[in-house]
Amino acid sequence: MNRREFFKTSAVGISAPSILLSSQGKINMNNPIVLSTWKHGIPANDAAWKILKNGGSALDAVETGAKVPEADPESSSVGFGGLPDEQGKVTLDACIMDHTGNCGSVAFIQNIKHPISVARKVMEETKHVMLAGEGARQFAVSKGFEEMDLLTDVSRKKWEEWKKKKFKQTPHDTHDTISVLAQDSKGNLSGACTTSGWAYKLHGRVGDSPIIGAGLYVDNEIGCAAATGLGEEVIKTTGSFLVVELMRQGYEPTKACEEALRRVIKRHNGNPDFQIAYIAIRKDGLIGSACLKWTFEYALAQEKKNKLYKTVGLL
Ligand code: SD4
Repeated sequence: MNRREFFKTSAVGISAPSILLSSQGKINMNNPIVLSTWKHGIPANDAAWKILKNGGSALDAVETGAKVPEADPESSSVGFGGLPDEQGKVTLDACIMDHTGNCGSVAFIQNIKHPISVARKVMEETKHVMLAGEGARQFAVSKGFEEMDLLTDVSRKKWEEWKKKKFKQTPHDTHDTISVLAQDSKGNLSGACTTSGWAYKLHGRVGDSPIIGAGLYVDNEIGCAAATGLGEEVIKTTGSFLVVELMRQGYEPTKACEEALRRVIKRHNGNPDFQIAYIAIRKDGLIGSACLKWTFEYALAQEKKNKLYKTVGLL
């Protein structure tokens, strides 16, 4: 598609999910959905879809989907090959949340290729929600995760170039966190979010992606939402939780994403100079998305199709 031929996405234009009545109310039975951020959402959705089409759970689907860009060295904002911090260290953030409200998270973890799977282990095998830094790495190793250098020749070279130019701080621009939301054939919702965060960030910086309620939120009665973009601003507005709460109040998914972004716009006197985008799935299977500026792409897999859609910024 020509870059100019994008269209403003809304619930309109997305094929309507079939809605069946169950004892719990309206739910989107038998029509699984996977919704992911950015172009790398396409291969992530493919992997997640294989799980869902065989009756697998949304939780397995989102973890499997998120692992695809984590393992891909071409994906410079997630996992292996992710751009490092100012010290040249790749530090990763991830979280996962299931339909029962359970969640797990790792922040500032190093040398582990699949932080999303470590986050799931935190959820399922500890009494905690979040592990950070060296403790998170040790926990991963104790669970059998292999350690590896996540800096590739390409990402090292980019970091060296950045250092030569002596930028104090890069503008937060092209970083593409993967967030994967899914609904399985039982109507259950789950989400996963994983990133290497803001390139050349201060050593120790943690963004929104491992923070439940900011980078990701799932409420199986209402819907789920996830974020990409400038984590600091997502945290300040508890973005994903806000999107879900707005859906609870009756906002359609796209309108809920837009309203959450309006809080950010207001905080920045109408003129934020960064990007944030949200994706959301409502319990009845309606999906939505919105972004602050420029354009944002999301991948939607539904009824055997897996396609990229563009949404245009509110500003
Ligand atoms: C962060 N939210 O660490 C992440 C980065 C991101 O698209 O999403 N980029 O702030």
